[in-house]
Amino acid sequence: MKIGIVCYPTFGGSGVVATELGKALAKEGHQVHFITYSQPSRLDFLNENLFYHEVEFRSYPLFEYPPYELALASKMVSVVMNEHLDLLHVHYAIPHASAAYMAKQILLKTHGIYIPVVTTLHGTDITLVGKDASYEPVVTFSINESDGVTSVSEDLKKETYHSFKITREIEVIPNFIDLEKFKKQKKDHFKKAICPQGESLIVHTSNFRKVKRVGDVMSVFNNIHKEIPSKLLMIGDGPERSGAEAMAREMGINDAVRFLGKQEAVEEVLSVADLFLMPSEKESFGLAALEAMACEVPVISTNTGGLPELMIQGVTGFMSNIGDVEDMTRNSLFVLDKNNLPRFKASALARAKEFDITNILPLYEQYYEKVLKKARVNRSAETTS
Ligand code: GMT
Repeated sequence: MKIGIVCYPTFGGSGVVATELGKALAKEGHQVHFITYSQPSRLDFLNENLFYHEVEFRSYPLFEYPPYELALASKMVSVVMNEHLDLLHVHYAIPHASAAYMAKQILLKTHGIYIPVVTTLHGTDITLVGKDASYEPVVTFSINESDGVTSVSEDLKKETYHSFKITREIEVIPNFIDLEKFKKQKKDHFKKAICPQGESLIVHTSNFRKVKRVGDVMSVFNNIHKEIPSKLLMIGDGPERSGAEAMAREMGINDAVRFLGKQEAVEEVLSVADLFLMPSEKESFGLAALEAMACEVPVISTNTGGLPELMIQGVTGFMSNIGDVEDMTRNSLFVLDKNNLPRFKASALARAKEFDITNILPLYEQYYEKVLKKARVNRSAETTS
């Protein structure tokens, strides 16, 4: 198959999923064309089936906001035509699904080409941004006009039906992990440098937006630190970082907390971690938690969104209500107890293995086949009528 993948090329979860999916499809022999505004951060290896098409969008004195969506739609049109793509797969509905709709109409009306579009819903495109009145009509329309729609969890599917007037079937295909890349590595020197006295190491990774509740990470860690020798690594960057740094100073724990910023090799940091904290307000799946579990790190999270579909309560870690810092603290101390930690680590890995990319990739391939078949049937019905 020749597949065009559209995504945000940055550190966000949807871009990671899209890029890892594209890489895996290319390894299986499909031709994959990434269409994005910069090189996806995880597009890090050479493969004869992988291509990258940069969306150029020009600034102009009239444009306070350059119309990226138009440049993206135009690029999709040219890539579909030049590369004879079979299908476009867009990740994160805004603005990718509506740009794909526009490209689809141009291809059909101007060139007689029908390009099926699959839209994957990831999270805040539905739960936060998408349902805002300023976007809702376009999001609803472009989801309904997609030839196929997938969501990364049952919860997100439910939320989509609840918040939008959706007329088509949504297929749940959970996120996945490449266990070749995300596995516990021997990084003793790094652990020793961070935790010279054998302290417990707690890790949080995110894009430090409000929904991640990094303030709760600081509060839970502050409580843990009062009870046991421990260190916290904060990975990533975003609007809430300086507030979290200020909290660390005010709590008097800034010697125990390190803010590492954005990191390419998250798996190396996770390899030395004992516990992962994810106190998010919303989390449609929780890919960062799965990455931690694959590196044998138990997770303390909230019970929001799709997290209960990933986590097993009391087995891979624990889930608490949003904002229940005391419960998260109690659970963290229980997991970190040396009599408990080994079994939590083993269970986290066992659960992560169920989301191995080799189990999930065929679900996408089968779904593409289904969408292509349906599009072919619809087209032939249209031309004969
Ligand atoms: O919100 C983010 O952290 C980024 C966002 C994205 O779309 O880039 O992540 C969402 O998609 C991820 C991949 O499917 C999921 O693992 C995250 O749970 C989801 N984030 C939220 O729902 C807040």
